[in-house]
Amino acid sequence: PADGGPNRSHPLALAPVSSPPVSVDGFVREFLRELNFGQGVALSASTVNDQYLALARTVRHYLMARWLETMRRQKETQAKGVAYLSAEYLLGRQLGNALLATDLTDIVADGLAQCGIDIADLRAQEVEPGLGNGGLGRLAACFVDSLATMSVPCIGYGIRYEFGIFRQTFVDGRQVEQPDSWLALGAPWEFPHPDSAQEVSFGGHTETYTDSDGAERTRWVPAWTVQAVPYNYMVPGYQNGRVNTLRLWRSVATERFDLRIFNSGDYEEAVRSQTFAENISKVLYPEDSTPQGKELRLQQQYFFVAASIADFLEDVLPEDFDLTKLPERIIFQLNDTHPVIAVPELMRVLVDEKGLAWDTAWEITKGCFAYTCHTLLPEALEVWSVELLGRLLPRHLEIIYRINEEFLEEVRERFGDDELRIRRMSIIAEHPERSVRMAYLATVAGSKVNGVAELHSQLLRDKVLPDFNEFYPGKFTNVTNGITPRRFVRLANPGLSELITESIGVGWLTDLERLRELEPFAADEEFRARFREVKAANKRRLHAVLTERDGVSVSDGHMLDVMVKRLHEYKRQTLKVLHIITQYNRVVSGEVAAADLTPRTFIFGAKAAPGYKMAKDIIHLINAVGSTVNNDERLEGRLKVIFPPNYNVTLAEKVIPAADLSEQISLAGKEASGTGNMKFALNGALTIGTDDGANVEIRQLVGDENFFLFGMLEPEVEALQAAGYVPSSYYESNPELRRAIDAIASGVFSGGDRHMFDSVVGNLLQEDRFLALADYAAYIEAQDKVDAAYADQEEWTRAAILNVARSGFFSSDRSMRDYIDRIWHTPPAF
Ligand code: Z16
Repeated sequence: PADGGPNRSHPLALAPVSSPPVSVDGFVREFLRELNFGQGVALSASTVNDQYLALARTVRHYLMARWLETMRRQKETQAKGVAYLSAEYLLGRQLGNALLATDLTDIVADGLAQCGIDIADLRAQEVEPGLGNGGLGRLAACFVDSLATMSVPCIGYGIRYEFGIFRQTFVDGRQVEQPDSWLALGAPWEFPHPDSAQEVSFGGHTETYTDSDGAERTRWVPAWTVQAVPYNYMVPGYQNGRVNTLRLWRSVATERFDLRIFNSGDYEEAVRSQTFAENISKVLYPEDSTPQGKELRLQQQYFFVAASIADFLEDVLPEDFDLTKLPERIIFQLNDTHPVIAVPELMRVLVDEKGLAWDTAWEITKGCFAYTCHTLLPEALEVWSVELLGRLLPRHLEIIYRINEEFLEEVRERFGDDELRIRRMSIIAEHPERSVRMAYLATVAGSKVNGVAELHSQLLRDKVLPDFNEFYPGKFTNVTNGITPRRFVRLANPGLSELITESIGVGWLTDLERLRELEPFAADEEFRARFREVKAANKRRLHAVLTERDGVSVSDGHMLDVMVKRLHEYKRQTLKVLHIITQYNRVVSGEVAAADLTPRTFIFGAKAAPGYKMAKDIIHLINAVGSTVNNDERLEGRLKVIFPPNYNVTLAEKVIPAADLSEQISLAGKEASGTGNMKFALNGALTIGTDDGANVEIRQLVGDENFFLFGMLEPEVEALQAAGYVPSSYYESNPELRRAIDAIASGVFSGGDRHMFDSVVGNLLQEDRFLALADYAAYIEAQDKVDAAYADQEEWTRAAILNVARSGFFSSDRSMRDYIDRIWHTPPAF
């Protein structure tokens, strides 16, 4: 064409090139082509990694036409969509999910077999992108899966950390962190677009000036700038021809910045500045729900939201878009407070760069954001000191101050000069240092604020943000979390999936409430036997994985009792340990014959934040109790503790389908939702759990008789704490509890060392912030009931089947429907 641009009307450019032929031969041809021409090796000379990379690239070719087509249609229709802003995406391995989405699993397995390759070996080669800590990051991954499957327009925006969540190892039972070099062997799923980089600036100062119309305006004169380079990932819907986009940003030095320093002759400084810029997306902060307030973390947050907003406004929207219509085109969903700096950023862009009036910009902004809160722990609510925020983002601080002034003015208009209320509601806290309360900023700016389970949303309204709930009636809502059944049932549990499909037909995977149709099968003896056989096969598979991975075995015929989640005091892994020790003591004291114990294997999986001393001490204790219990012959092999290091999505997919018992034992009122709890129920484990988070809803759905409830309710927790909780009184009045704690303190698990676990014992007896001792008796009683119930395998299986049949509600497809109906108003686009 005359203008030198691409010829968009070339007949072959009108539609994306069609997908490669879907046949075994066609696949083999494509695969060998990738191996030879892409990877540059002959089949005979190729390594497993070569083969894996070639396979991944072949499979992504099959998704490419659909991806391009999805983008083309979205550009054309400009249908309203979601921009999910999340600092974390805990994706898990991509290959299996891509094969499932394209329905190519069998063809690919056959084709590879013809090449003499076992597909399982290639699957095992993939290093999962661990770009998240735990629940919040995995939730984001489930949500984008569901939106693609439901054909809802969505871009996921986040950070392409060079190092994801650390790889956990144990040395003498203690956690040692290793860097997660997930990119080292190649990154076949990502598409870098350095040509679409955005600039993101920091520091400097602001100044006012008079524009050509004579208006007083402000501009930000930043001190330094980095480039944000987008890396796109495919988010395929489940066999529906749609592929959405996940856009993760990587920081690199700007050429301009480098050149300036370089030309000044300081080569070393230029190289240093490059390293400095690349630090921003270098590593995921490993704290799950306890932010550390580090400057680099704020840089990460601003980096990715500024790049995302610029990308959306400049590259996604058409050039002539009327910005006052923005709320009709996009909703930016804030996944916790991590991306909340997006609020003043959008204001800055609209006012300073686009020249809109403040009030107009504020109306637009309020219509474009919604905020999800994921916690109730006060220490998890992010605040940034005014000193830091003002130094890094001076213009944003000014904007936050003005938002706060106008907000507090509204509060005064409604409630008069109620200074206590004003101080409580101010976005700026004065003590212990002047700082910005990000949750308040999000609540003021957001069109909606949601909690992640019924109980959590209630407590959010009543306990965390009551003034805001009063001030903004109707702003607060609930969306109970969910999980994607594609990954956590279909991929993780093919045996159960086949049994379900044989029984109720296809269709349940995208309409999970249909699992209800399994209810009658709970009464069918033959079905129960098959269900048990699936569980047994999953245990054998887990045994094979753990033998290969860690050299440990899962004993035959044991109940598998699983607690997998981040290590946190509120989750109470120590309570689980006290139960194991109690059982141990019952046998070594002679009260219970080993032969009368229900054989149980306890599996833990848990990473501790590297700076969280108590959590690391608890990991050490679990490992110590494990090695004592596992080596004590008096137990006759009836109790076993396994703690495979580095629990991640890949291991979850093997552990959860094998579990009989799911441990969800957080202190009532502390776990916002939990999502592991849902994965276990959907895979036919029974739950022993407190009345906390989504456990409440699981129990209501599966029925009390199919759930082991124990422990204080949230109001009882409040009351006990108000009355003054004295943990040692429980120790003194409960002999079995005392014996368990004494065993730790007397060195039973530390080769006679009486001080090794002083911190854990001291904390339990003197502080016990999360009331483990107060719930101990109830927990042991419930565990004894679990043992009794497990003795009747027919009844147990019946209950397990009902757990599956009644947990369809916990599909993330349902969560997405709730977000769409209550918050986003973004219908499916095609
Ligand atoms: C996180 O994973 C969660 C909360 C939070 O404030 C920060 C992080 Cl990184 C978790 C909650 O603890 C959990 O209860 C919830 O299920 C999950 O977020 C998803 O909502």
